[in-house]
Amino acid sequence: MSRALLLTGLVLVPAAISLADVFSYECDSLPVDAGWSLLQVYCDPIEWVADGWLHQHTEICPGTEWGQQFDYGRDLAEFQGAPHFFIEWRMYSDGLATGLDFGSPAVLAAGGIGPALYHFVLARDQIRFVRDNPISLVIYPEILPGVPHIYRLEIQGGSWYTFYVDREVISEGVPAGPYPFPGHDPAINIRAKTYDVANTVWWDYIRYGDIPADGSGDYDTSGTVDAADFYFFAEYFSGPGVDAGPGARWADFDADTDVDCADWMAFQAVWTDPVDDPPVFSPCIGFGSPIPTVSQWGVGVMALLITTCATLVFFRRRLDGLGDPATRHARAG
Ligand SMILES: [Ca+2]
Ligand SMILES: [Ca+2]
Ligand SMILES: [Ca+2]
Repeated sequence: MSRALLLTGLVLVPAAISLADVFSYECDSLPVDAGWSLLQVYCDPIEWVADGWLHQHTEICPGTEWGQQFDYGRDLAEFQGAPHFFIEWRMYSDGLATGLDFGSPAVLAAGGIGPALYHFVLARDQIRFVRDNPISLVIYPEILPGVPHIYRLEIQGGSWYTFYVDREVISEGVPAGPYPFPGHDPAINIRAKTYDVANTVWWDYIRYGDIPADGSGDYDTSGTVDAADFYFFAEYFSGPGVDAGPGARWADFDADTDVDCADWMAFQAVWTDPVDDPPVFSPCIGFGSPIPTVSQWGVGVMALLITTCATLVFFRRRLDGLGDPATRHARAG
């Protein structure tokens, strides 16, 4: 079972019992196989999955002036009223910025019928961010072309929002209203579309849900720390002194911005799975282990024996030398 389907299944558990409050589409299956609804497809665009990435290719529909298009959506019913909500996605495109005002080449939108709206159009080297309904903000930040970027939106009810690109704050402030708000039919839509020039959009993941508590180790706010959380811990691991970004605060136990082997020790300490132990995490093998392994004991004992033997031989020779008159004479002379 793919991770998207696994976490989706947990999200859909009735609210009366513990929930995993994150939806995670890791792009290792087609959108319709991961719970997205196909809202619109125009003129046979193509999409495929390879190595954990969703590829969507669109071009001008032959014989027309219109571009091919995919549109998918998911409603946010299970997240309505969430006080701390995030959306994080990683992707890039080779589509031109000339289509930004026309919803091309790629869109991710969090909207509904309420006043809160977060609408992103993402091109090769520039994005368009529109906020609120009616619109209160339109900005066009530039991005580095040719490499994937991590986009992250954090919404604190109706009091504050922050939009990051690769850990950098691009926009923040007070929104027009809370989101996802009950009764406003909140939903997330994604799109790939050609406006004027054929292009390809690559998606690595799309994740959204409750913002996990800082230093909890519980990425999906399920109340347990287990293999589902480890998947994300391994991904957000940054190494000592490297800021792991706003999406990784739940894994940064010592609150120094990195996710390193000290955090890995803390993550293991809060592990709750009664059946399966934490997996071996290769970047931190041997880190901070208070009990030497068998091989380390063997090396230590051998080193101690060699040192002891060498010391005894030295003293023996020294005593032998002091007992020899010729030696004493030579030393005195
Ligand atoms: Ca992926
Ligand atoms: Ca968890
Ligand atoms: Ca840390």
